[in-house]
Amino acid sequence: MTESPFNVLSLSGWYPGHMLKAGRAMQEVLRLVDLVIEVVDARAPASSRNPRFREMLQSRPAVLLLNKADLADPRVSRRWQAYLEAAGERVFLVEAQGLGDPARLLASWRQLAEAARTERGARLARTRPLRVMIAGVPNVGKSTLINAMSAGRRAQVGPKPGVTRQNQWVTLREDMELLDTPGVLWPKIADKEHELRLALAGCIRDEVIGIELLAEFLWVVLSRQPEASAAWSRYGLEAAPTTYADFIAAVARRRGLLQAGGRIDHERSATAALKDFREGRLGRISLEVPPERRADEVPEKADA
Ligand SMILES: Nc1nc2c(ncn2[C@@H]2O[C@H](COP(=O)(O)OP(=O)(O)OP(=O)(O)O)[C@@H](O)[C@H]2O)c(=O)[nH]1
Ligand SMILES: [Mg+2]
Repeated sequence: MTESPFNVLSLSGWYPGHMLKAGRAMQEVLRLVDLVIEVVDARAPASSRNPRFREMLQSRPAVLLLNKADLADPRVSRRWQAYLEAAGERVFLVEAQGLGDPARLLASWRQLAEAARTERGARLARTRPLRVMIAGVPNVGKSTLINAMSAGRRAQVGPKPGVTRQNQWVTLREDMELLDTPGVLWPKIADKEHELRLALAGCIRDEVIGIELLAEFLWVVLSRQPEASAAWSRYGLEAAPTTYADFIAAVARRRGLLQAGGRIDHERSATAALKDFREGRLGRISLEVPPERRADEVPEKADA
C-alpha cells in the first residue's frame, strides 16, 4: 500500500526485549505441544499475523483463529474465511469474549491434536494430556480465549498489549493443557499503514504511535468505509467530515471536551474516539479485505 499518505512517516520499530525473549521461549516449548492455535484479530487477519510464526511452526499442526469477530464487518469476515480456507488453512471465526459453550472448539482441537500426536509416534499416545499452544500478536484475545475454554479466569487479560508476560500452562478437565503465551510482534513491519492497523486494533501501545496520529488514521479508515454512517451520526455528523480537524471537533463537541474559549482538548478527544472504535460503538468495521482472487482460483462460496 505504498500509495498511503501515512507511509511517508517513519515506523516506530516497536519490538521490546521481552518480545524477543518470549519468541525464544515459544520456540523452545514448541516441541512439547501437539497443536498451535494462532490467534489473529478478525478486523485485520493479515496484518495481525506474525510472519515469523510460519517459519517457527514449520510442520506443527496449526489452526487460525480470527477473534473479536463481534467487532469486524461480518461480510468481510466471511470473505476472509473463504479466502484463507481456499489457501488451505483451518479457520475459525470466534468471539472469545462471550464464547459461551466451548465444547465445539474443544472437540475440534482435540481431534487435531490427537491426530498430530499419533502421527508423531505411538509411544507418545495416551501417556500424557494433549498440549495446545495459543500464540499471536499482543492483545488479540489469547488469554481471554483460555479463560473461556477453561471456564475460569485463570489468565490475566486487559485492553492493552503486553498483559501476559510469561508462558503459562492451564490444565483443562478434559485431559488437555493449554499454553498461554505473551503477544509477540516482529522486528520489521513492512509499512506505516500496517503498523497503524496493528495499533488501531490495540496490538501496539498507543504511546508508541501517538494518540492523535492514531485518531487521524481512524478518521481515514472510517472515511474509506462504504457505510460508516453509524460512526458519523454518533458524533452528530450527517456525512463524512472532510478534514481530521472537523472530525475531532465533532468528537470534542459530543463528548464535552471543549475547553474554555471553545478550544478542543485534542488528546482526550482522540482517546475518546479510539475507545469508541475499539469498543464497537462506531459499528462493525474491518481494517482490511482479502486480496482479489484470480479467475482461475477456487471460487468463493455463496454467503450462508
Ligand atoms: N470485543 C471483543 N473483545 C475481546 C474479545 N476477546 C478479547 N477481547 C478483549 O481484548 C483485550 C485483550 O485481551 P487479552 O485476552 O488480554 O489479549 P492477549 O492476546 O492475551 O494479550 P497479551 O497478553 O497482551 O498478548 C481485552 O480487553 C479483552 O476483553 C472478543 O472476542 N471481542
Ligand atoms: Mg495475554
